[in-house]
Amino acid sequence: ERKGKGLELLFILITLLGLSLTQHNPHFKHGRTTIVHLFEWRWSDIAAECERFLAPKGFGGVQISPPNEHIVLDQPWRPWWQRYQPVSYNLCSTSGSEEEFIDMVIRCNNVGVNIYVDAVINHMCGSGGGEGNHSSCGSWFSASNKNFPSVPYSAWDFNVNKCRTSSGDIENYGDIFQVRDCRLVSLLDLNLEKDYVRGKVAEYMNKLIDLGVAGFRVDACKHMWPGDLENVYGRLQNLNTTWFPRDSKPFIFQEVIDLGGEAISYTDYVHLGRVTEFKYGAKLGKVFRKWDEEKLFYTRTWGEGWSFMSDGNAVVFVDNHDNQRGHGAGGSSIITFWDSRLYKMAVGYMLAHPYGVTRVMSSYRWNRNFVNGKDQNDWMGPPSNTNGSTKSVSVNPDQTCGDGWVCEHRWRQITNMVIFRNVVNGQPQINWWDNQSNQVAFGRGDRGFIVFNNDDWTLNVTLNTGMSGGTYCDVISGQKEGNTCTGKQILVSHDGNAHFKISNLDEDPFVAIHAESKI
Ligand code: QV4
Ligand code: CA
Repeated sequence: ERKGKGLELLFILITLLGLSLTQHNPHFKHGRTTIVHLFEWRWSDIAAECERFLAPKGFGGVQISPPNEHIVLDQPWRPWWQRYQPVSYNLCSTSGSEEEFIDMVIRCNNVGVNIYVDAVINHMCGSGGGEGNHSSCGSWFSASNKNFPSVPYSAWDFNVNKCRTSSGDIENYGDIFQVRDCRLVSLLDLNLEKDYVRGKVAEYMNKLIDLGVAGFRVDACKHMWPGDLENVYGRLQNLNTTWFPRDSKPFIFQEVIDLGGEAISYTDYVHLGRVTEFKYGAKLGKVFRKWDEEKLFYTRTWGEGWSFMSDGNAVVFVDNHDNQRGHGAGGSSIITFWDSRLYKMAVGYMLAHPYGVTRVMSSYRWNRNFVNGKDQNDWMGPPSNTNGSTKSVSVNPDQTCGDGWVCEHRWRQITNMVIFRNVVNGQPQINWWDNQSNQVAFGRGDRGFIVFNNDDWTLNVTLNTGMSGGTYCDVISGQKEGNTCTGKQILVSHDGNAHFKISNLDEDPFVAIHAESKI
């Protein structure tokens, strides 16, 4: 009996230790909780944004676009997706030079904002990428001969004989061998079974760790064998101790699109690091759009109760750079900045709810052009100058962004919910209320409370907020400034009750208060 208990304790200890040895921890500083994806931003703009906005507003980290040297395609003119076609691991891209990259990492780290690198390690450029030096630092390469001397990789570093399809491309997602050993949309597939290739990939990632990055979003993990990834991750150094505690492992979150019904499941990857939970945005989109008879009150069991992966393994988001423009998966239910009213609510819901590590998207506008439901311009790259270089992000006097940059993360409602999540961090979800339709409310311990009205009529109800008595500023319609509210005020009585009235016609039909919005 006692020996049994002892063994059990030992087992629990090992699991705990195991968890801390694996790479699920984002190493956020100062109780911060959220990552923002500054899609296609230049390094110099990210450095400035860390100092002037992200640190003061409590963002935990930035996911950056792939920093590796990539193919440069002039036809169509510099699509965003050229950055997912590596030519070498030199750190120069349309986001900037190695010098600018280093400066960004230092400046963001110095204000406690982590940098997570999008690591493209499954493949190099497309097989049709030609030959020459049309690359972001001018390195010569030959796609036809699978020759990338700046790494160097040559033909035998790629999967050729392992792939059994006649095209050499993935043809059937039901066959796990194809998905891992054949080419994803013709992208030259690296042979990660080889010690040499594993070594080169690890060398690239270790260089980034040395420079001070906090971890990686690993691209296209479905297309790599978990065993190969385990080997590569096993070669990674601990984080740079200038900014991180000793023995910190890099944070790893793996892109695996698993909406169910495919041969490869996220479960193959969760022991290696976190995984992107794509069901989250797809379902939340349906809920807020009220498609398939979904209702907001069904989200009472949101999270694992909706058969999402376990909380400690998930990275969650409403949309990402692929599915906001019809790439990747998730389908038409995905809500983006183009549907701004719904978007603010969906992002607000995500940030208020305790499940997962949250990632906020920050986009640029492009000229959408739908033909038979497909956007012909889904390739369009970021705002650019006439010579093709990416434009800097300009900031307007009202703190919004100009020049085509959307900066969702700067929208008051979204920024304030990032702060809300920090304030309620670690608190349980309590005091759930719903009207059995699309009006719901819940609290986070005694630190915060949020109420949504996604019905077509007014919400008018008194609820137990679980918070201490006093006057609070709603951080959606405004915020606390000095000792006044710029938007709605919510009066919480001594018993914790408060009256909420939210018209379905309000600009933003939701209200959120937290411990630090009290006046
Ligand atoms: C095309 C044809 C091929 C043909 C080839 C001939 O599709 O059948 O053989 O031309 O040259 C681009 C083009 C694509 C082109 C390919 C190769 O869109 O048409 O092939 O280049 O030249 C992004 C884009 C892709 C883009 C890729 C590389 O989304 O369109 O391909 O970058 O530039 C699956 C995966 C998942 C993936 C998702 C999009 O399981 O891992 O698809 N998501 C990640 C990234 C994503 C990125 C990649 C993976 C690839 O989030 O942004 O793809 O790194 O679900
Ligand atoms: Ca592969």
